[in-house]
Amino acid sequence: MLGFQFTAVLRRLVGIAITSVLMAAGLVSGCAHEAKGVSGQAVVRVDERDFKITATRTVRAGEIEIVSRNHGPDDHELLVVRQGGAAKLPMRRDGITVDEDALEPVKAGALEPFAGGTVGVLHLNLTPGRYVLFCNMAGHFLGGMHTTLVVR
Ligand SMILES: [Cu+2]
Repeated sequence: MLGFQFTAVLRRLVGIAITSVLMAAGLVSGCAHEAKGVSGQAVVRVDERDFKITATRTVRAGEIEIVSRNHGPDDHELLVVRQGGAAKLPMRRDGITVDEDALEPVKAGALEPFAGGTVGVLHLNLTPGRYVLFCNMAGHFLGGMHTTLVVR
């Protein structure tokens, strides 16, 4: 059981190492411009892949449409939590997932896991502050699937 979990983590780490090499080879992160959705809402564009999240960096407070594309190949989810005073998110005892229960009071919203090649849409009303966007599938947060969104 533990052996299987450990093997899964190792496989993740190998995947992360390969991803890091590809990133170093010249991929760049997303830009920071604001876009408007069909309804006139501010749109936060998110790109998720194994194992990285890039997203719009700043957006104006209010009704926000989060459009997240999963480039896969794995399923990914997306959680949006308001970052409090703590610089780090609390981890569960397993050491590889964020403690979502502890974050419930500051959780703004979430997209359930969605498949590679698909898009998830989330409508939120966000007040000014710093938010962390992350995927909490086993090992994905530690693998680098998190980014910060500033709402001003
Ligand atoms: Cu993920």
